[in-house]
Amino acid sequence: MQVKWKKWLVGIGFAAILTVVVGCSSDSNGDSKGNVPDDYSNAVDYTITGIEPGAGITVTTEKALDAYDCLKGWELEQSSTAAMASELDKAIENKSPIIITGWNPHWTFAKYPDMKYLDDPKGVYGDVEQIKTLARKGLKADKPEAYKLLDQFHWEVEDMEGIMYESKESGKDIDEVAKKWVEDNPDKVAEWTKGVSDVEGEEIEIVSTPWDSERASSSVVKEVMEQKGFKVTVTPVDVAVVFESIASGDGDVTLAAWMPVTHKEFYEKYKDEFDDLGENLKGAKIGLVVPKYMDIDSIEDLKPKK
Ligand code: PBE
Repeated sequence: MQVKWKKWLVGIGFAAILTVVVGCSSDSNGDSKGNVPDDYSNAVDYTITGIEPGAGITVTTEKALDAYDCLKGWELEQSSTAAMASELDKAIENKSPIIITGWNPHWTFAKYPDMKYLDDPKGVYGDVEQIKTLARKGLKADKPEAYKLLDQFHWEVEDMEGIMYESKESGKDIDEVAKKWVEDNPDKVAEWTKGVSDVEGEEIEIVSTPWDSERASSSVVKEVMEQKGFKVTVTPVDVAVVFESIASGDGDVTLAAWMPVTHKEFYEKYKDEFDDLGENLKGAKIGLVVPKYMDIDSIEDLKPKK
């Protein structure tokens, strides 16, 4: 058993060395559906289907375009998450190739379980991401009950993804699904509110991003805080504005900071100007994602534009 395991490790090591030496691959094995790895790059017109300009994953993908020789001449198409989702729907229906900027938690992976992340040997997209809670300086002193609750907020990928997917499937708004989630999860809620006294109409502004993942966390925390007597507003804005607003003290808190890679630039820029309350969710991920019917595994299987 142990010997087999070691052999396997040696194999992996060897494969890794090959990847490093070969870099962008140059083989061309097709499959019966006409999906030929060599043609994918041409078939997608050297274009990655992306989301909003200014998203962390957009900034990170621009770094990937610089970092990988295989991505020379490639473009990142930036529009919106909804537009990307509809391109993905179309591609999957036709079994045609598509490369998207993808992330977890996201309902895409529940709707389309046959998606995979491309390996990223240069580590541009990092490994595991966490979603962090950041508060403005002074919140702890001004509003200790709010701070305590926010500090104790922590949940799992499945919780967040469950709300996102249910909202997508049922057509109900995330707010409504989140309220129900709070009702159905008294044990988790009790952990977050442990030792937190009720308040009377204390105002809290949660600054957030417009993605479903962050709409889910903000809605859940809003509901829990309102049950404790807070008056909560959620303001969805661009990532850059989230950070600016917490740093300047305009907003009280965000539950939407993806680290250590996705929002690194913004985090670093303001890191002395907010309190980092640590992670509220572990196990997030970003990267380039393709349907499994595409016969490639790594960013380095893509070809530069000639
Ligand atoms: N996302 C979802 C965001 C954060 C949440 C990965 C699209 C981004 O800034 O890229």
